[in-house]
This record gives sequence, C-alpha cells and structure tokens, in this order.
Amino acid sequence: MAIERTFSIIKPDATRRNLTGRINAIFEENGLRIVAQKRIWMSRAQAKEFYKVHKDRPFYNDLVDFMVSGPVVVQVLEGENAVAKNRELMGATNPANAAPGTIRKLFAESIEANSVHGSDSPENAAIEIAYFFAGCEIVG
Ligand code: IDP
Ligand code: MG
Repeated sequence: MAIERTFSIIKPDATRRNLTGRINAIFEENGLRIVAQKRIWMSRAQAKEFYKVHKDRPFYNDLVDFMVSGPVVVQVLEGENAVAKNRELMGATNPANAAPGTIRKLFAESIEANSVHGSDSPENAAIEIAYFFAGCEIVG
C-alpha cells in the first residue's frame, strides 16, 4: 500500500461541541498524520462549490446552510491507504447505520450534522486538497 493523502473536514456540529481534539486523536491513533490543518469559517460560495456534486439533491440547500453555520477545521491526512482508511474511521453517512467506534457513531447528531467529511476517492482528494490548501501549507 502506498502512502496517500486525503482531505477531511471537521464540521460545524463538531467544532461547536469542542470535539476537534477527540476526532484528531482517532485519526492519529489509527495511523493518519495531520499534515495540514486550519480552522476557517466557510463562505456560502465556498460551501456551494465544494458540494456542487450534490446540487440537484433535495438536501443540498440545507447542507450548505449547515456547513456555513459555524467554523470548520479543514485538514489533509496522510498515511497508508488514507482515503479508504479515513472513510472506515468516519463510518456511514447516516450515524444510525455507522459501525460501533466510528467517528459518526460516536459523535454525529444526524445524517446531515455528521461531524466529518472525508474524500471518497484519491482523485477527489487531490481536487479537494487543492481547493483549500496551497502546496506550501502541507508539511508531511
Ligand atoms: P458522505 O459525507 O458520507 O460522503 P455524501 O453522500 O457525499 O456522504 O453526502 C454529503 C453530505 O451531505 C453528508 O455527509 C451529509 O452531511 C449530507 N447528507 C447526505 N445525505 C443526506 C440526507 O439524506 N439528508 C440530509 N443530509 C444529507
Ligand atoms: Mg461524499
């Protein structure tokens, strides 16, 4: 397995409840290194662009409202098989279906306010990382 990078967001429901450290501990205890991280308050335009793949879904407008409702922590995680590893640590989109011990099972409030985002493929990881980070901000 190659060392890979993935993009992660700690969402507003989690920053509001001061869960950044507990979520980061799960990444680090499971072999993912946080090689870039910043706390930002996304603009509506940024959130709409980031989630544009979902623009025709019924939940899109609510999702954008949620993502701009408070600060988020955007991150680059690095490790073996990082994209799949992070998806495994996150758990299913709907916390009701998430496996025990996953971030969403532990912390998510709802299918929308589900605490974390993680890229779903290496190709999307590269696009999402480049959207939020300059190369010089990522230090492995
Ligand atoms: P993922 O985050 O597990 O990859 P996606 O299907 O890519 O899930 O959806 C993006 C985000 O949109 C989810 O993380 C969640 O915040 C929100 N979302 C997805 N499905 C629903 C839904 O049915 N109702 C409300 N929000 C949803
Ligand atoms: Mg997704």
